[in-house]
Amino acid sequence: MAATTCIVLGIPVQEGAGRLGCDMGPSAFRTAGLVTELRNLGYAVEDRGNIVPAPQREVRHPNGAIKALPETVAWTEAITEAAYQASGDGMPIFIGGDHSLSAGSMTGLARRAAEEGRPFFVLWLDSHPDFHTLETTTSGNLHGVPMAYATGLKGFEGFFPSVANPLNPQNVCMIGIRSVDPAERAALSTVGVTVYDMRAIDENGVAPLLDAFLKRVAAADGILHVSLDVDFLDPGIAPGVGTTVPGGATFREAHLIMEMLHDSGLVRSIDLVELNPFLDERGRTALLMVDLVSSLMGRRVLDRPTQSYRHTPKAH
Ligand code: 4U7
Ligand code: MN
Ligand code: MN
Ligand code: MN
Repeated sequence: MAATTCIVLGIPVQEGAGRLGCDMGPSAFRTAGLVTELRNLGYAVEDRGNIVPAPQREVRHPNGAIKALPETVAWTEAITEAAYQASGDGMPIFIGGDHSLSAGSMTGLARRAAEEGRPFFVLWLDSHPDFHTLETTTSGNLHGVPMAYATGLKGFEGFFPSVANPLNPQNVCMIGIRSVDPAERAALSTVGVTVYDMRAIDENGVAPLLDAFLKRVAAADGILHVSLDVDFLDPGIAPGVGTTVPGGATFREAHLIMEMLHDSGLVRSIDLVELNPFLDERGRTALLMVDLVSSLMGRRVLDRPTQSYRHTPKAH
C-alpha cells in the first residue's frame, strides 16, 4: 500500500494542562499498539521517540493566572522545529501530551505548507475551541490557547515565538464544541472560524458538516491537519482525560469522521492530545484513540465506493 511513512513523535508535555499525567500519554499510545497497528495497515513507521523542550528562559506575563509560561514556550519552540522537519519526511503523528503541543505542531506545519505554496487547513475535534489569548485565559492553563496562537491572534508577541505563517481562521473547522468561555465566543465570532457545536451534530449528523469542509479543502488544493483532543469523545467511552465534558461524540460519530477523512486523501498530519493515562480505566481510552487512528489510516470493514475529494490542480 501507501508509500507514506508515518513519523511518530512523542511529546510528553503536561505543563499546559490543569492536572498532571499527560506526560505518560506517549507511553500509553505505544503500549496500546499504535505503531503495530500502523504497520499492519501497510505503512512504514518511524518512531522518533520523545522530543525534549528547548532551553527555558525567564518570561513573565502581567496576567498572574498564567501557569508554566516558560515551560510552554520552551516546548513550543522544540515542537515547531520537530513538526517542520517531520512534515518534510512523511506524515507526522504527534502523540501527546496536552493540547498546548498544537501551538508548536500547527505553526511548524503551517511553515511547511507555506513553503509548498499551499493553503493550510485544520480540522479541530475538541469539546473546547482553545481560543484564549494570554490576556483572556482565567484558568491560566495554556492547553486552552493553541488555536488563538496559531491563528496569529494578538497578545502572544514577546512571550511566545513569533508566528511567521499564521493559520487563516477561515481555514479552521471545529467539530464537537460544547464548552466555550465568553472571551473565546467573542473572538471566534469575529474571525470566521467554522464552529459546529454538539447541537449542529445532533441536528445534521457529522457527515454533511465534515463533507462541506473537506470539499473546501480539496477545492483549494489545501493541506489538512487533524487535531484530536480526547475530550471530543463522550466521557462514557473516553474517561482518560482531565477535562471531560458530558454530551460528547459517540463511538460511531468519531469513527465516521475518521473514515471520511481517510477517504478524502487530504490528511497530512495528526495530533493525538490530552490522553491522561492516570485517569484512564485499564487503557480503554488509549485503545480507543488507537482504534480511531486505524480508521483514519484506512482500516475498513467492507469495500465500498467512496466519495472522492481529490482535486485535479489547475495548471498554474
Ligand atoms: B483543552 C478552559 F475554562 N476553556 O481555558 C480553560 F473551560 O485542550 C478549558 O481543550 C480549556 O482540553 C481546555 O481552562 C483545553 C476552561
Ligand atoms: Mn483541546
Ligand atoms: Mn478539550
Ligand atoms: Mn483537555
